[in-house]
Amino acid sequence: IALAVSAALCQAAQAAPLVVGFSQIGSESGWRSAETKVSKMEAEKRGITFKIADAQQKQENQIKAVRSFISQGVDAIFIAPVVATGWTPVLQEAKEAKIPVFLLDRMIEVNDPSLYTAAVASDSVYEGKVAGQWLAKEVGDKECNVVELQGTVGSSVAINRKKGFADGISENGKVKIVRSQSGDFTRSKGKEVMESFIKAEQNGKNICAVYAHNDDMAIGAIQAIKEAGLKPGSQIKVVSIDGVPDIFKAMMNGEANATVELTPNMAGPAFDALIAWKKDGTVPKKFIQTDSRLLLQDTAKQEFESKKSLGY
Ligand code: GZL
Repeated sequence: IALAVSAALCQAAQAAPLVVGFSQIGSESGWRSAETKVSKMEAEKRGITFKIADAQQKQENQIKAVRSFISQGVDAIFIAPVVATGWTPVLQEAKEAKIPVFLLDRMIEVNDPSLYTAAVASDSVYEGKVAGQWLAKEVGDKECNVVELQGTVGSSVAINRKKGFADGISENGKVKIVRSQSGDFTRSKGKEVMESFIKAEQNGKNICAVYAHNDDMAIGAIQAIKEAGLKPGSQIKVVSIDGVPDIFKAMMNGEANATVELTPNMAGPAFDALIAWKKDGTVPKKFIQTDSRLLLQDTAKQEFESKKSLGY
């Protein structure tokens, strides 16, 4: 009987679904909301029990969520880290609890790389570079003063997209960044900062383009440009990153020019990495999602339609 019971217990233990806790940044942008929606679909596909904690873009809330997942004894913890620093203490607690941590869509700075098992992200330097190269090509040999709406201060993605863009425009000495400030990846802040840029630059007459680290800030900037009586997409070119439906709507109205696509599906590869790690005890440290397509007005309509299938 004991044998039969232990076999049954072992069977049950194997069949028990994985439980994963996800410390999500928030719902600051259309892309972020799509990432959350897609991650739930990906968990469902794999029969994984998925618990999401929304941090409203505050790191202290993310740390609290990670601690709560540790005390619940989940099988793994996913984190989309709002900023790159300040993670070592709580990740050490996860390590001591033998709970693997997987990073989604942003990176962290830690001295001990064993504090996380794997990271699924995109090449955000390349995304910025693609945006910069497009603008440099677009303006040719004309002078162009560009204003930059940065993502969240201290996030790996904002640091990298700034670096990549500067690299991308450097090939053409005519494009100059005249103002650069964080719009925290949101529409409202993007609009507010763009309003201040317009006021500071001869009511926008001195601005040739705006580069926003994500589409949502670009959409806020478009509203500010229009309220200043200027034409976004023509008098002021608009280039950004993510590829959310609303930027394609703006393109169809001629109010935005270019976006660099980013997949919202970071959780699928992370779940697969977790399953592989559970099986083999080892897994590659980093999975780069390489899909940074440059998308322009000519394909805006079909991109708008197809985004539904991607989970928007
Ligand atoms: C990028 C991701 C960024 C998106 C923004 O990987 O971290 O965060 O580009 C979101 O829309 O706020």
